[in-house]
Amino acid sequence: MAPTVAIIGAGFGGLCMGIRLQMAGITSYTIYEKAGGIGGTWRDNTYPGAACDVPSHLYSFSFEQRRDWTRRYPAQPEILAYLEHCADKYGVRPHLRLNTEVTSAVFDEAVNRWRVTTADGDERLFDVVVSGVGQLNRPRLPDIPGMSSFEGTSFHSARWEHGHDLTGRRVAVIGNGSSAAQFIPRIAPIADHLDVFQRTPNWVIPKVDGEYGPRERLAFQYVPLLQAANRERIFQFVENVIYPVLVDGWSKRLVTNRAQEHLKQQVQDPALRAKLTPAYPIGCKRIVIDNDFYPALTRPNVDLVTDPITRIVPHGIETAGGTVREADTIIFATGFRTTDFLAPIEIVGRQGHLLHERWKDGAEAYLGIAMPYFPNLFLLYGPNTNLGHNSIIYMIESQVRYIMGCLPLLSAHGPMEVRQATMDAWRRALDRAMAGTVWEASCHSWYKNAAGRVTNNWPRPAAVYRRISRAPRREAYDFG
Ligand code: N01
Repeated sequence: MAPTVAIIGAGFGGLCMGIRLQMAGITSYTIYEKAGGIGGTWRDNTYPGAACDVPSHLYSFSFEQRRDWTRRYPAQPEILAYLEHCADKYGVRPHLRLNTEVTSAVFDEAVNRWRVTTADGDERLFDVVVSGVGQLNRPRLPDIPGMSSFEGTSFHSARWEHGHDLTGRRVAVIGNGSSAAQFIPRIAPIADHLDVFQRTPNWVIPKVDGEYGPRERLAFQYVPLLQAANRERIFQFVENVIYPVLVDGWSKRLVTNRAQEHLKQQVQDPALRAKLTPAYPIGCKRIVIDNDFYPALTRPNVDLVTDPITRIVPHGIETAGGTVREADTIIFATGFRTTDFLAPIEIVGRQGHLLHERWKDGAEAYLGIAMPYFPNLFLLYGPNTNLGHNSIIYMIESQVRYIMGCLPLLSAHGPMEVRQATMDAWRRALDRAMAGTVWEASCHSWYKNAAGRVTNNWPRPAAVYRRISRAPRREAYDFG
C-alpha cells in the first residue's frame, strides 16, 4: 500500500511534491497550507515590481516548461499564475487543505507514524511528513526602539498594503535588498519624498531583461528544442560564470568590474556612489540584479540615508546625531527569518527529540533533507540548499526526486532514519566546501545564523547537488 504523506506548504516545493506523487499514482497525500491560496513566496510578495531574478525558462518545473512567458524575467502575477496552472493541470487541488496551519508533527513510536496537528485542533496520522515551508516564508521585522509609537502606516514588503496609496506621501524604506531594489523604483515617482535607510550597500549587476515578442514566443512554442536549449544555456551560464564568483573563481574580477561599471554608469554623484560601494567581496550577500534601483536613488525626491537608525518616533525615524526624518509611511524591507527553518511548528521525533532543540546551534540536515531521530521526515529547500547563483526550483526537483526514491524503501523496510555517522560525515564535507566560499567573508547576510554559521546555502555547483542526491543510499539509513 502506498504511504500516506503530509506535505506542509503549497509553494513551489509542496506543489512539486504533490505533483510528483500524483504522477506516480500515489493519491494518499494532503498538502497543508496556512494561507488561503497556493504559491508561497509568490503569493505573499505582491509589492510593486515583484519579479524573479532567475529567468523563467529556468525558474520553472522541468516537467512543465511554459513556452509563452511574456518576458525573460516575468513579474510575480505571471509566476503565481504558472503555479495555479500547475496545481490544476496535475490534479493536486483536491488534496489541498487551505487556511490550515500545521502546529505540530510528533513521531508516534507505538505506530511508527507522524501525528500531524493543525491549528483547528484536527489531528491525523501519516507515514511520511514532507516540509515545503522553505526559507523565505516568515517576514522579519527589525527590533528598533519606538516602533510601536509610530503614528503613520507601516508594513513589511511581503505584506504590502495595497489599499494604502503612496501618492504624495513621505515614505521611509528600511532595507535595500532584492525586495527594496524592486519596489523603490516603482514608488519613488509617486511619493512626495522617499528616504531609503541603508545599513550596508549591496553589489548590483544589470538585469538583461526584455519582452519575448510574438515571434520569439511562437518559436519557443513550435520548436521545443529551442526552449530546452535556452534553459540549458541559462543553466550553464549561471553554473559556469556566476558560481565561480562565490568561490573566488575566474569570474569574480569580471563580475565585480561589471557591478562597478553599472554603478558608475548609473550614479554620477561621487558622494552617492561612495555610499553605494560595498566594502566586502561580491556575492557575500545576495547580489542584487537590477537596472532601476540606482536611477531611482538619484531622483531629487529620494535620499539615501546611511546614518544609523536610533529609534522610530511618532512622525518619523531618528538617526544617530538626533536628526528626525519625517515620514507618514514606513516600509520594512527587512527580509525574512531565514535561519529558523520550520519554526514555529513543533517537530518531535523519536525518543522525544525536539527539532528546534537539536538545531539550537544552527539547522542542519543530511543533503538538506533528512535528520537523525526524525524518521520519514523530509525537507524541501532545507538547510544548506539555498543558492546564490541558480534556480531553487532545480534544487527542489532534486529533493523531490530523492524523496520519491525513499518511498519504496520505507514502504518495504519500515521508517527510515539517517544514521548519525552519515550526518556527521555530511557536516564535515559541508564545512570543507563552505570554507572556500565568499559567504564566510566578514559580511552580515541572511545566509548565516547569529553565530555566523552559514546554515542556508549550498556551497557547490547546483549540478553537484543533483548528482549526489540522485537516489537514497540504503547504507546511509537505519530502517524499522
Ligand atoms: O531581504 P534581505 P529581501 N536596520 O534580507 C536591512 C529573495 N528575493 O526581502 O544588509 C536597518 O536581502 C538589511 O540590512 P543589512 C532573495 O533571495 C528575490 O530584500 O543586514 N536595516 C537589508 O538591507 C533575497 O536575498 C527576489 O545591513 C535593516 C534588508 O533590510 C531574499 O529574498 C526579490 C535592519 C533586508 O534584505 C530576501 O530579500 C526579492 C535594521 N534593523 C527577494 N534589519 C528576486 O528574485 C534589516 N535591515 C529579485
